[in-house]
Order: sequence, then C-alpha cells, then structure tokens
Amino acid sequence: MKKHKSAQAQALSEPAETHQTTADPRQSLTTNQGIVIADNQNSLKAGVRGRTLLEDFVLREKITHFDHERIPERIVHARGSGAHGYFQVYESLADITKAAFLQDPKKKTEVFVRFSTVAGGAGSGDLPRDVRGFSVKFYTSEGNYDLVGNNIPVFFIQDAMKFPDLVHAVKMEPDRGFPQAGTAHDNFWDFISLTPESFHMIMWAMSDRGIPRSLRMIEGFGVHTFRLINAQGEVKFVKFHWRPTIGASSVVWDEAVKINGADPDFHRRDLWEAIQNGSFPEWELGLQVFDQKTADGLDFDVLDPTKLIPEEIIPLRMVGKMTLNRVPDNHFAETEQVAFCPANIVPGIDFTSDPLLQGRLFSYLDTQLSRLGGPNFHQIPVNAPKCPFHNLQRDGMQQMMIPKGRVNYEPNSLDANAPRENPTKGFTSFPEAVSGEILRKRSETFADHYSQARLFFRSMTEPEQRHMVSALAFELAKVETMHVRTRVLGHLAIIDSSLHQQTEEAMGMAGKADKIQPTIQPRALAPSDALSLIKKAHVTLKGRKVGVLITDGFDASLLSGLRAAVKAEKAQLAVIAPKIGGAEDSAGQMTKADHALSGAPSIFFDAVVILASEEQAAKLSTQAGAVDWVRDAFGHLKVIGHTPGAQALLDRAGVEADQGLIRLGDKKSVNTFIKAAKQGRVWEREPKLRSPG
Ligand code: HDE
Repeated sequence: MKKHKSAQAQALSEPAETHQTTADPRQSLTTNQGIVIADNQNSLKAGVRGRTLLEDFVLREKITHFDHERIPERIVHARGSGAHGYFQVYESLADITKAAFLQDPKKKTEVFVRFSTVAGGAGSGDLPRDVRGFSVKFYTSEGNYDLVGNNIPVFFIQDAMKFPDLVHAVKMEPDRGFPQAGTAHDNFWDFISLTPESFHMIMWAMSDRGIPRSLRMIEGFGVHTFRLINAQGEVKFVKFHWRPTIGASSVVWDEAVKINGADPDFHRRDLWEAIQNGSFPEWELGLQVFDQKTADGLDFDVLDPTKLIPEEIIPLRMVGKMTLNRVPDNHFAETEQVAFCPANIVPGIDFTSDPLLQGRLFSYLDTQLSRLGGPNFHQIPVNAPKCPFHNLQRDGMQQMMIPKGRVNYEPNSLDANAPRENPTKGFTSFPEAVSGEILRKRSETFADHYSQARLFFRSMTEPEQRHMVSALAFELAKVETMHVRTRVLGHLAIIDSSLHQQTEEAMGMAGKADKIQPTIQPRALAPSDALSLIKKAHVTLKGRKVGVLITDGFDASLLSGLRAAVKAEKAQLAVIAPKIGGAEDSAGQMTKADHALSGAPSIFFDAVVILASEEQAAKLSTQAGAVDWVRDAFGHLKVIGHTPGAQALLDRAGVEADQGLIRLGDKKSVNTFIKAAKQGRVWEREPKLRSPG
C-alpha cells in the first residue's frame, strides 16, 4: 500500500483500517468494567480468516449494550425535542400561592422543557397536523413541579376512561401499520364522529395551531383547572398559559407537507439552532385566576377539560418569564429519559376533580415504570430534584444510590438522623369537601359540546376559517368509509352552517351530512379575538429567517444592506446559491453560500430575496429546483424581495405583482422589504392561488 503523509492516512494500517490510538491512560478506551481496549476494530478470531471466539468479552459487551440501546418509546408524545432554561417571576405571587419558586423575582428556577408531537413515533417528522406537547419541569427548592401541557387549551375527551381508545384510534391502524403520525384516516374520524365532546378540540387541531412554524412560536396551556393556595390557606382556581414573546405563528399546509420531506427535523433543528445562536426562546407565563363564585357564574363547568375560559371574561395576569438558553448535552439521556408527571406538584399548587386530570395523575408514573425500566428513574440526572431528597424507599432495578445505615423503615428509634415527616413544610392537600354516590356517570354540566366549538370557528379571521375548511376537507377525503364522512359533516352542521356548507362544497358532498341531534343546542357566544393567531400576530421579524438566493453577478452592496437590516431586526439571514461553493458578485468577489439551492428550499424561510443578474436568472428559469423555490415562496404567501434582473425567474414561476412583491435597488427598498416581511404572510394573495378542497 502506498504510504501517505496526511494525519488521517497515518492512522491507516494494513489493510486500510483506521486505528486512532493514545498512550494516555486517561484517554484510553475501556470496557464498562474499566479494562483498557487495545483494538476496537477487530473481533477475537481463531486465525485471521477463522471463527469469532465466544470468549471475546470486548465484542460481546459492546454488542450487548448496543442491542439494548433503544428503550420503549412513549406510547404518545414519542417524538420530542428538549432544552434547558430557567423561569423567573416578575413579582412575588404570595397573594395567590405559597409555592417557593413563585415568591422572589430575583430567583431563577432551573427548568427542562420537552416539546412533542402526539401521534407519531420517535423518528417521525416534525410537521404532521397534530397537537404539540409542551412539558415543563421546574426544579424548585421544594421539589420538582411538572406542568405537562399542550399547545391547545382544551382536550378531545372529558374522562380518562376514553384515553386508550382515543390513542388507539389516532395511531396507525393496527392491521396495516399506517398512516404514521396523521389523523387523516378512518379510525380517527370514526372515533371522533362518535365522540361529540371532541369537536371543540377538533376545531383547534384543524386550525393553523396544528402546524406550527416553530416550537419557539407555540403557545402552551395547562388545560385543566388547577388550584393555587397561599400561606393563609386561601384558595383560588387557576388556568396556566404560556405565551411566546416573539408571537405565535404557523406554516401553511402545503408547506408543512413539503417540510416533512425536506427536513423532518425542522422544528428540532430550529430550536437547537436558535439556542446555539443565542436567540433564546422565551415564554411569558400567564394565569387566569378566579374564585369559586366566578366559576359558579360561568356557563360551563371549570372541571370540564373540553372548555376554555375566554380571556375577555377572565384576562391573563402575566406573572413571569421562561427562557430556554441551553441545548441538551445528550438527546437520549435528557430528552428521551426525562419523565414528566402531572402528579409532581409542590405546596401552593393543587389538583381539582377534573376527571381527565385525575386519570393522568395515575398514568404517567405507571407508563414510566415500564418505559424507564423500574422504579428508580427519578435518579436519572434530568429527573432528579435539585433540592435534597431522601426517604426509606429502597432497592429496585437500576438503583444508583448506596443508602447507608441499618434503618430502612419508619417509625424507628435506631437512627436519630433518619428522614421524618414535616407537618409544617410538608405538602397538604386542599381539604375539599367531597360527597356523593359511587357511580359511573358524566355530570350534566359537561353536556354542551358545541358552543365553544362554534365560538372558536367564529373567532377566526377569514384566512384561518379557510384553512380549517381545507384541513377538514383534506382529512375527510382520506377517510374511505362514507358513513364516517357524513357523520362528521353532521357535527359540523351543528357547529356552524357556513363551516358545514363550505366543507361539504370543498368535498363535493353538498347535502350529504347526517342529521345529528345535540343533547344541548349550541349557543352563540361573543367571539374571542385572543383565539385567533392572525388577529394577535406580532409585526416582527424577530426569531424569523430570511433566505437570500444569490447568483453570479449579484449586487454585493444589496446583500450587505440586507444583512445589516435583518440583523437589526434580530432575525437570521441565510445565503443560498445554485452551488454550495457560493457565487461571484458583480465585482468578481466570491461570497460563500450557507446552503446549496437543492438543500434549502424556500419552505425553510419566512421571507425570501432573489438577488440575480439577468443572465443568471434566465439560466435558473430552466432549472425546476429554482423555479419551485420561487413558486413555493409565492404560493406559501411569503414576501419576496427581488432585483429587476430576477424577472425571468419570477415569470417562469407564475409570480404576480402584489404588496408582497418588493423590487430591490437602493437602501430605501431594503427598508420597504423589511417592513413588508415584518407583516408575515400575504394573506390577501391566498384566494387567488387556492380554494379549499
Ligand atoms: Fe398525556 N400522557 N395523557 N396528556 N401527555 C403521556 O406519559 C395521558 C393529556 C401530555 O414530553 C404519557 O411519560 C392520559 C392531556 C404531554 O415526556 C402517558 C391522559 C395533556 C406528554 C400519558 C392524557 C397531555 C404526555 C406517555 C388522559 C395536556 C409528553 C409517556 C387522562 C394537558 C410528556 C409519558 C413528555 C405523555 C397519559 C391526556 C399532555 C401515557 C391517561 C389532557 C405533553 O402517561
């Protein structure tokens, strides 16, 4: 073999095998028993071409560990992305809660957050139409508090008894093993069509909330009504809300479908990159606090998790901020092994009798026993409290601690230092008076299934309503069973006649809805602007991404003007060129590309710019990839900045002039582009491009 001088080649030995070696005992590779390994490339054989020997403990240990690398994935919320950070209150909340982590505005409480999709497996794409999990573990000085919520403030069902059926229905169908991570199939809609209480949540899931632009741009909700208790023992009800400081936004459906193909890790990557770039995601914590009297005056039951309290009735009190500032060191050890549990609660916060919450209080620890292999997973670093913890529980699989002493029971008189009860600091449950017959029955106060579904639809802007109709028509078109389709249409007819008619029309099924008699006729509630993403959209580019496509002969001063302007908005700019090596500007200087055109479709960006010379634009208009890049940006309603030279490409992509098309030339035009891009999508363009169906 020819000898090479390069560092890598030096590591090669016959026959062409890399051995990276060290003489340093501290850097030496070892087995899990600490035996130093001499060769990590070859198994122990009887002769170079002979059998592998059973006594090769190095090989067997390595492969055995590998064989058990995977643990059972979560039955729901399997696909997750995590981050570390901290939470801080703006002012003491002593008036409403004694929880230690909510008292002192100077105190930072560490958190670990895991976002997730619900239906898909751990390796599924980030952008199915789905609910997003939003779980926060607060490592407080009084123990771990887990707020295990979703990005939708209500749930599909009212009683934990139905949860396994709901999850079976949404997951891939058991005979065929598909579809992965999607609700657009018969089983799901069959179950939903027979579960009227689910229709409020269905409205949310079919809205833009089901396809978020970024995990940094989702809202979060505790869903259930909880209790807060202060030091005087006064108790209030509370609903928890997370609000992203850069605003909540979504993608459009066609974009979601394409993102899943081009970058299934779109959300995970986005979260990682934002934190690594120092653009830390932040959420404000908002509370809806109310007393029993207010609860009694509401026209629904606060124990019913399919209902929300409009902010117009009980406004949010913004009480603090959570900042995510550190990516996990290891995805498996932290994001996969983290175990959230709604029963992890601290003094000052308490449960209610919401029957869904009650079932959750049992389920999480139970599932984690099998997922994490035994009862000691609280010792895993990401799960362990950061305050002292000790009790007399002992042994079990994967015990990491070595408890000392003779005493493992209580009461005892042999160890004066053994852990003891603490009646003053200890958690005491709110002494709610409970009486009633033992029965299996739903409260009549839970019976209105459609009023808030109607409220949601009627609170949406026109584009948002169109998207809901499109989503329903799409999902139901994937349902093969006719009677499931017509039954769903029957429920839509109760919710809102325009929603119903538009959906039937989009499906070409006018007049086909079943007649369904609701137990309670829905009422018309005052629309709530706080439910619409578009009505409260932030005019900002903060945390967004601008993609700039350059070609040879581009104007370098325009690019640097754009760079400065985008940076000033605290947004990111990425340069895309037909080839990864970059492009030469009009003065012959090379600019490096961040991405090649083939690897960075315009779906990755919130707004795009095309800096092309006339000659190169003509060339690109013969390239399908480049034409799609522009056509998609236009079709996904993005603001497009372009030099006059780019016209041929725009024409080829069918781009028509509108307020989202900005011609670039001088500095002023860059400002015009930024101003337009801050508005977000050009919703007015949409009806010209697609109709629901
Ligand atoms: Fe969950 N849920 N859930 N859920 N849930 C789980 O726990 C369950 C519900 C939520 O990032 C599981 O450790 C029942 C509502 C999130 O690790 C499991 C019921 C809400 C996550 C479980 C519900 C949620 C889970 C699966 C109805 C929003 C991911 C793995 C009674 C408020 C947590 C695990 C993470 C995970 C049970 C309903 C949110 C099986 C029985 C409502 C964000 O225990």
